[in-house]
Amino acid sequence: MNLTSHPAWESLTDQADTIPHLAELFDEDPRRAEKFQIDAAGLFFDYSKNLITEATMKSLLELANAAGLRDRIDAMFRGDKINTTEDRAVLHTALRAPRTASIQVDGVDVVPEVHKVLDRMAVFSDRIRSGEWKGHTGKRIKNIVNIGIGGSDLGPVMAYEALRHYTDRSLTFRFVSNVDGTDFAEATHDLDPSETLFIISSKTFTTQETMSNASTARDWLLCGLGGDAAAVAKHFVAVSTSAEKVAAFGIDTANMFGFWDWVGGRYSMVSAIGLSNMIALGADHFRDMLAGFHEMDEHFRTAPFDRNIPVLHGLLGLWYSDFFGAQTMAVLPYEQYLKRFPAYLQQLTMESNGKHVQLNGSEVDADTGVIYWGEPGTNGQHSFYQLIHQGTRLIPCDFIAFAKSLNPLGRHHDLLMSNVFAQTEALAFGKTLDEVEADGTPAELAPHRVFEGNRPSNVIMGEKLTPAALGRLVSLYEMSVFTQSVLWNINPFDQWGVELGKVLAQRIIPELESAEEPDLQHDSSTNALIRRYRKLRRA
Ligand code: G6Q
Repeated sequence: MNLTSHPAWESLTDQADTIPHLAELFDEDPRRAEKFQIDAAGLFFDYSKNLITEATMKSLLELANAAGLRDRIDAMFRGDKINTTEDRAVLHTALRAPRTASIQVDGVDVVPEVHKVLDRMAVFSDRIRSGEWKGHTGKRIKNIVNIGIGGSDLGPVMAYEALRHYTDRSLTFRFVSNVDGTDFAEATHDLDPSETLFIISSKTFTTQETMSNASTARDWLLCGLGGDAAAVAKHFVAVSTSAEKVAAFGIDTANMFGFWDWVGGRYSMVSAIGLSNMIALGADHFRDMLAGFHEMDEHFRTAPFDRNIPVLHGLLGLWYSDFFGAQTMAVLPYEQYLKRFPAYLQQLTMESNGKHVQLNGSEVDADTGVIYWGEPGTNGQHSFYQLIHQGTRLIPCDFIAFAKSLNPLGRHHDLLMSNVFAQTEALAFGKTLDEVEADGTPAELAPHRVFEGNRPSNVIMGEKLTPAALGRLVSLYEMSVFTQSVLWNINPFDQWGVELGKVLAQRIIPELESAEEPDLQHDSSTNALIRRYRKLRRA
């Protein structure tokens, strides 16, 4: 049975139509805040300013149970091949499991393998950080450039920015992802090749963007170091699942860090894909981050659903998407170091849950996928918050904040945090026409100054942004996305939707590069665009 025909779904449809204003809900129940708050796994989750009652949560939890969430969680953690369209297990949780754990895939315990790679990464990172590893000309490595895209880029960039406070400031880190040559050129223009290490991060080692950037990097290096191909060994390492392809590229497989097909790209930042992060942070901090992930994983795996932060967070996302028609959600970190977190979440949520068919191939019958966007606070307040407060669309918000600043400067942190609390308050309770008029606002201006309120938000608060706190936060969202996928009955671990464009681009490349005018067989628009490009390029 599709969940949309479940009685709880019908009840939720009614509840969405009749739910009182948040101001009323808070007035009615002085204990509302404590009812809808959880303090677990190192994070405080306040979801009381949502358009929910106890009955709503009961119905949403009923749906979770009806969808078999418990079994699906167990299946994922156990290593069952739940990525059915690719016939793979999904075990990013094994990447952060302690040494003492045991998780079997096809009869093999993967935990010792995971720790073997982590230990090799730690040795390598220490050699770079200590200066023991030297470049081809004998100079120590000062610049590390990660070349990768999608899941092999977004996690490392986000974590590097998020944990910059903990990084070795004597090293420079750059991230090249786009096939647009500008990305490579700008990332390397001020670097000395003799002091630069490239990490080629690609699960498949076939990705067009990454392979193009990797070969440009090799040319750049050899050109800068006099053309001796032996230099590659000291300036290139690889992170991949394919030793064969790494060797074919010319990187010594002794300098390759592996991972496994049961690690999805967008879930891979805690695998060897995080090598640049480990070099930046040092192995201990990297392991602290893994421990934070594991703490939230365990909370998700073991906590009852009504006390389970990722489950509740995921259900709330579904509530607004499917019962209120919310088209997007804002993620608003009041923590400057999390400036890349919204971009990271976009891949996690949209590539995972942007699916139109269920696991059995039949069409879904509810909207799937949550569209996240956002900017760090308070900058967003001076730009798009207007629409969230007074626009016509419902945009539920996640506010993320930490009680202690990593850069305590005078009053800054109290000012920052006052904005978090004020924004959630303003969104929820607004300002009525009576209140506006009581302020003495002229009648013709009064409607412009009314805030309807009743705009939902979550607050996710931690003590301080540490490597462990980042791990907990990312795992929270990963598991929230998983929860939603189970209710929508979709596969969050494949991404067939990115394939068609790649195939078509392959066909178009020779049409752009051929000296002869190509015989174009596309639609009239694509044909005209290709012709115009060829003409303008020559001009
Ligand atoms: C993520 C996707 C995708 C992938 C990139 C890079 O889940 O699979 O973003 O990470 O396409 O792939 P490679 O690591 O194989 O280069």
